[in-house]
Amino acid sequence: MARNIQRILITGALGQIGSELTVELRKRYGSDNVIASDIRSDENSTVVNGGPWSILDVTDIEAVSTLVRSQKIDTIFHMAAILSATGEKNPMLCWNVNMDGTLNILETAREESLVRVIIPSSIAAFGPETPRDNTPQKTILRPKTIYGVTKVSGELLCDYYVQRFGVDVRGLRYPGIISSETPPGGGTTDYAVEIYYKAIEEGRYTCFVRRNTMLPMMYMPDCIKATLDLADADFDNLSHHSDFNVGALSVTAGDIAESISKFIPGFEVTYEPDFRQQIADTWPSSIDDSLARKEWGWEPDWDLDSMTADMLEKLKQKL
Ligand code: NAD
Ligand code: AKB
Repeated sequence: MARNIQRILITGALGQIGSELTVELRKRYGSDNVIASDIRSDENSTVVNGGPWSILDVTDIEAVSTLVRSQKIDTIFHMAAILSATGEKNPMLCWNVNMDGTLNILETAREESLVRVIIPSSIAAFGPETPRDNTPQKTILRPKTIYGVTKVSGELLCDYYVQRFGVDVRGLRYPGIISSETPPGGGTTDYAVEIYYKAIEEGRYTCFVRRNTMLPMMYMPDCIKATLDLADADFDNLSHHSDFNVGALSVTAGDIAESISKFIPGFEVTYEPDFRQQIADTWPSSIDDSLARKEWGWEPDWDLDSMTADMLEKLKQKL
């Protein structure tokens, strides 16, 4: 009989996704039952002030298992990571945080017989040899970034812990996530968030990928929904564990700029591609997520213009 989620640890909780996931999990499971953690602190953050909080370096397995035992944790949402652009600047750091961190979470889950672990993957798991349009669930995984290498290795490690030790591990290949609360942490898709901030702050933006660069993207409310729906799914109905494709929007940088122009007439974008263009060129333009739709009912709620309206409204209040 499946055990229920009761006491949750979130790693990387001050990051773009962790910060909003923490708020939603605290609403659902009660603030006292959701322990947020990160390697750094921010005393102004609701993540730190809104419930139990701990500094935790996921590369330190003793610290991970001590916190899990002392807080009687049964479920971990593992959001601590180094993303693609930062990873290319510091490949060793990316490997250490993403691989040691993931292994430490999985090993603690095995030793402490945890109920469930959620570990995200990314569209960065794909590479230039992968079909770019409607990228299949099962396909060639030959990424060219160190971040992508850690994501493929992480998927394999998660699946190993499922089949070898029976640990309940679940993961999704998030597309680029767009959100208004916490800025992204050093990825290639960061332009899709920055453009909204700059539209409001300056009415212009210099974009670091070409206008016609098309990548899969997703608005944060859909990202949170996907994460929690997969976490709630019946394990016995899942044919995959670590690597569900999830799609929402497939848009170019130019499409995002045009959508913003509908709300901010005269918004100007210039395009000056940098090293992140080469990374973007190796990733899919759209995703086949039919397996996620079939096995746990995945369906996105937000399209480009509804997301733009909501982003601009929220950022206007915030900025
Ligand atoms: P982020 O960079 O915004 O946040 C990561 C957090 O991890 C940061 O707060 C950082 O301080 C923390 N961290 C770094 N090293 C640490 C360590 N040693 N110990 C503990 N914490 C550490 O990342 P995010 O965008 O929130 O991503 C969360 C997960 O989702 C990651 O696995 C990422 O690969 C994946 N993902 C994100 C996106 C996206 O667009 N945001 C897309 C695909 C996949
Ligand atoms: C990045 O650009 O590195 C992330 C991702 C798609 O994994 N946003």
